[in-house]
Amino acid sequence: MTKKRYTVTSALPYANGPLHIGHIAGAYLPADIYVRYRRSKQQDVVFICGSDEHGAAITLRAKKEGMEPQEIVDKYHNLNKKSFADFGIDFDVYHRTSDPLHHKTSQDFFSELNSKGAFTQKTSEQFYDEEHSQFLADRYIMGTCPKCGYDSAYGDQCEKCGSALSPSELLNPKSTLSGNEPIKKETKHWYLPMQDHADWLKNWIENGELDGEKQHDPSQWRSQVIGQCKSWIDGGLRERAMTRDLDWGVKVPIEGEDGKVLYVWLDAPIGYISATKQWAKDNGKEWIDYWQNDAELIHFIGKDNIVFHAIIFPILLKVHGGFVLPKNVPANEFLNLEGQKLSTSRNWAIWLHEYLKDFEGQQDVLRYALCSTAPESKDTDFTWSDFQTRNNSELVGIFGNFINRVVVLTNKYWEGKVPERHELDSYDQSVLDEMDAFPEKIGGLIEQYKLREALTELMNLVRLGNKYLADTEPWKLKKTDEKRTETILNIALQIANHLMVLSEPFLPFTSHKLQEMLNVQKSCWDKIKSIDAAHHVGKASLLFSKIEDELIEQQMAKLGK
Ligand code: B3M
Ligand code: ZN
Repeated sequence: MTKKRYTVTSALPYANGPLHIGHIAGAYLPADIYVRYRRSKQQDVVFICGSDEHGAAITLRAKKEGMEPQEIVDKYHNLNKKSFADFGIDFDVYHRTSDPLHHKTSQDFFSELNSKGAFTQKTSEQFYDEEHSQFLADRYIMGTCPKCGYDSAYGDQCEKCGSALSPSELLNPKSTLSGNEPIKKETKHWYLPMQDHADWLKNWIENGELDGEKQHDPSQWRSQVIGQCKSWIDGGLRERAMTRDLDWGVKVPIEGEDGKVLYVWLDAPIGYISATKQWAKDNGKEWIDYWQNDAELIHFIGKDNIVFHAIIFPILLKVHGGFVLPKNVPANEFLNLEGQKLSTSRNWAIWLHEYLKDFEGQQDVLRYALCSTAPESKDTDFTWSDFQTRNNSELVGIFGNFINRVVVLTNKYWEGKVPERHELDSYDQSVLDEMDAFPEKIGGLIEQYKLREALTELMNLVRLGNKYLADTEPWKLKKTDEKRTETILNIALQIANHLMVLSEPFLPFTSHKLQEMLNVQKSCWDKIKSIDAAHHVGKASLLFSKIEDELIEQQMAKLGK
């Protein structure tokens, strides 16, 4: 049997602006935790991401900043790539959809689909701006929402009442390019008849079956993911255009079809494949191994991307043939900020690149706070005061405190040498047994995408260590029972070493510092090596530091400005 491989993707962020904590909590931090865990188990995993550089999101932004689309994507691709790296989101590859390799990959993919009869061609009337000689993408049309009367609804959605719209439903439609009323003009496009796929999709999503084989366990899928797909399918799937009239994007690879590009939601998920190809090329691997047979494909996304990853992309993969379908699509709900929806235009957001500047060296605090309030099953709220408390009471007060005590004691009483372990009493033994159960407990939760709970368990291991020290008070026994003190410290050091390994997916920077402090090798998740007696640990240094009120007040003052 070939070894299982894991292909983990995070949604490709549009290169039209910087990243904020909502993005991070939704699609990047959970995936990074998952991947680091798999790596720690020495499993074969590739972590894929990159910039989504096409679509109206990009051209609109370029227009707003008075720049060319290419300049916009270059600017934000580089900024976002750096922010991810600085934050410890450790992709194996951060590709981009403007890369020629991607253009070719998605064109070939489209051609293969086209030759297999995946599309229907149809001519229809679409909105056109005569002044700009351009067909208008849905986002380029604004008007009054027919449902709630809001006068600035977009052609695809009303942001006031949340209704999904099509441009022809808008009252008083206006082109955002010229402000004029658009005319209707005929144009030909390639459509994906999603309704033709409803039956197998339903069986695949609800029962995990495909072509008579069990593919996944639906009870492992989040209920909101299954729920959203079900409501799409039960509401009746329709055809959806897979091409656009635009001059920015991947050209439709058919002679004589100039001025047409692939729909961004056709090319972007194929970007996962292009990125895998690039990584494989750079690392002497075969990309196809990560997309077929024993590969488990897992898409980490926010809930607004569910339909694209659990319905449309699977249709494309299946019709194309030769690919696995996702094993799971662990979509997250939304993260709010101080009780309100994140909003880029109102600057109601915490920008990752700004956080990294304002809280230098404190990546793990944000990682910890975001994972603690991860919107796994419902929308959750990030507040600066919660962030401060989690740092001051939990990271400094519990985690940092435990490690500091252990390392300081080892240095103070044994000159940094790990003391020997003597006879164990039943309490020692129960603490060791409990400690030994954590890798499996935490790992099991990560495998079920319950990262919040997994983090809680990690902190329970810290609490176990703290309680053990508080109950046994080794510093008091030093004079009267040397051997007892040595045993206790030895056990506490084993807990610290377990924390070094088990904290790594969540708090990689801390884990690294801890590794240096304990002066140990990284061990594999399943086989954590004990630290031998007489091994020399390093000096104690602070893992976390207190965050003062003033800093929190400054951050609060920035919101909405
Ligand atoms: N760029 C949308 C988004 O950032 C889109 C994701 C593409 S994943 C293939 O929400
Ligand atoms: Zn509305």
